[in-house]
Amino acid sequence: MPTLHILNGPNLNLLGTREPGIYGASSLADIEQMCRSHAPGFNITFRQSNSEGQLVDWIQQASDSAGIILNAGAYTHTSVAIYDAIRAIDAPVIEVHLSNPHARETFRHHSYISLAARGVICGFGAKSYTLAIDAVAGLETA
Ligand code: CA2
Repeated sequence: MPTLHILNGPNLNLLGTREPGIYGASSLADIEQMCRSHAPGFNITFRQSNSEGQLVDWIQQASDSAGIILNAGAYTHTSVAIYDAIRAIDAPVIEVHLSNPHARETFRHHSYISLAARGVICGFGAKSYTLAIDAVAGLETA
């Protein structure tokens, strides 16, 4: 079975506890369950870290996988290191966000991830993740 890595960045472990108006009521565990149910044809790894270097390590290790779904959290707007890691691997990276950063503060309008990602899905809450799974599945069969 092809492996799909779903990587989550800083503070996403807090989902479901605060700011439900922006990020929805689902916890990260709920989103993981949703992703697993949505993608029976993939071997899924689902991880979260608050550390930029850990995310870089996981991206490098996923180089030969079917794809990476990446919600880099606030590192989206700051991390040249994650941008470089995405550029350095073969696997397609789909950038996802629960919220629509373009409808928020101006500092969220720029994404280093978008410069290197295969595609971007944002603004659909937890559904952004399942839409991204569909996108990777489409690449698999293309
Ligand atoms: O909308 C998204 O998915 C974001 O990647 C979420 C990041 C934000 O910095 C990006 O601009 C957009 C922040 C995640 C913080 O998550 C929290 C969850 C609960 C309570 C507080 C923060």
